[in-house]
Amino acid sequence: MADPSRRGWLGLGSNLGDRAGLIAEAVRLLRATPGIDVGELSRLYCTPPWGDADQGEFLNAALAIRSRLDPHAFLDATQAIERQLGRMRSRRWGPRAIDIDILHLEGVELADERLALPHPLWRERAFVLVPLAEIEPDLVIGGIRISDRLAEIDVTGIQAVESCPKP
Ligand code: PH2
Ligand code: MG
Ligand code: MG
Repeated sequence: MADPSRRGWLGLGSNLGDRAGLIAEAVRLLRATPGIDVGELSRLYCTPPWGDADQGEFLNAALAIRSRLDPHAFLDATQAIERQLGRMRSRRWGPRAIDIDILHLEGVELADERLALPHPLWRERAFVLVPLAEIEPDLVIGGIRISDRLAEIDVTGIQAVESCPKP
């Protein structure tokens, strides 16, 4: 039988608390979710806050997955993990303990009040593109290759975690 799962890519981010620990815990909980198989995880990157500059630096990573869940069930699973890790409702683009964003699910294009795929802002965000290009440089989303797009945008201040400024 054909494999009923599809590949997907997630963006993970945190700028509150034990940021690296929270991202690791999110990956562990995704791996424990029935219907989701976890693949390659990028390194962690420190990234200047985007969209709302008045908050602390983020750690971001990208994660490849395979999923047998439909897109909304997948979203439910990521949101349950965000709640489990103490994510509070906060202002748009504001500080968060953990953020799990679905960037792309292969073959899926949709937009409704809960979910838009591919993620509408993936090409604008260096904090998404740098980690994603590390694990999947040749991935094409909406006709655009990740590594080509990365070459066009400003990546100032984004560094692999070993070289980040110490707080
Ligand atoms: N997430 C946001 C808003 N701004 N900036 C960075 N550097 N990294 C993020 O993950 C991020 C952000 C909203 O989800
Ligand atoms: Mg986000
Ligand atoms: Mg989010």
